[in-house]
Amino acid sequence: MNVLNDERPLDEIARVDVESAQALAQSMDDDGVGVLDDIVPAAILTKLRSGVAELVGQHGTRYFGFSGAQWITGTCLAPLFEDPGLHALLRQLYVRKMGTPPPSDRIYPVMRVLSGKQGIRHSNIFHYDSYAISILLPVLIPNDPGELAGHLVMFPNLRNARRLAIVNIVEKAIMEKMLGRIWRSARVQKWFSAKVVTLKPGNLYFIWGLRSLHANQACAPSSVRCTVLFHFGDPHESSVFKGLSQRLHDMKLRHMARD
Ligand SMILES: O=C(O)CCC(=O)C(=O)O
Ligand SMILES: [Fe+2]
Repeated sequence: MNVLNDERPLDEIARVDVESAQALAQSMDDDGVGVLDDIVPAAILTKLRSGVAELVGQHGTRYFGFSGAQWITGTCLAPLFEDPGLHALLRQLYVRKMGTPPPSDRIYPVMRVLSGKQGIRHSNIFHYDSYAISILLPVLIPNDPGELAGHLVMFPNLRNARRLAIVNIVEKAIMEKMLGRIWRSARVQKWFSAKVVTLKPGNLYFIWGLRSLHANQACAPSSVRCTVLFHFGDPHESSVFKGLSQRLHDMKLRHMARD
């Protein structure tokens, strides 16, 4: 889907229009993913990539990430994060899918950088997001011929949005922990009609994150892959079980960060 404001300066992020909601929701229902093309221009991607290169210089070739509003504030992605059109669009998508207003209007931004052997450890980890809608912005995707790009692979809309937090947690535990490895198998991916989403930097990819089991594919340890995620609308935000599950998730990330 192309945005209309093509007259914008070359270094300006396109404004997102709430009117895209209907078409995006339809593609997310039918194909698993809805796309807004060329939202972040090349000039901004270049800036972001040089920031990422600096960070890789500091952190080394390993996996690292940032989450929460703090890392994005004041960066060249802030206009996207703060775009009222994007907020209205997310709200509208949430209401359409969940039938209620979102528990909050907060977007949870994440930046992930995969490189080195640890990058492989953080690939093919199939999961459901806690959020009804997830937007993926590819910033840097390896693209040398013959190189593994680390595209997104998903089982679209495998389940409905669960009502009870506890049911959600148990189901996640079964699908992600007990059956986690099964989803990596090419045969299983074929049986369950997994979809590989080819990621093009600058586009926004919308998925029903809570309903679609998904993971990034691996890329070579020598390459760097960077994505930004915007998560929106956690229906279980205020559940006590949720706090517990979040702590377990944080523990897992810390464990994975060990060499
Ligand atoms: O980086 C990606 O391609 C996907 C990451 C993801 O699914 C997540 O952070 O929830
Ligand atoms: Fe995810």
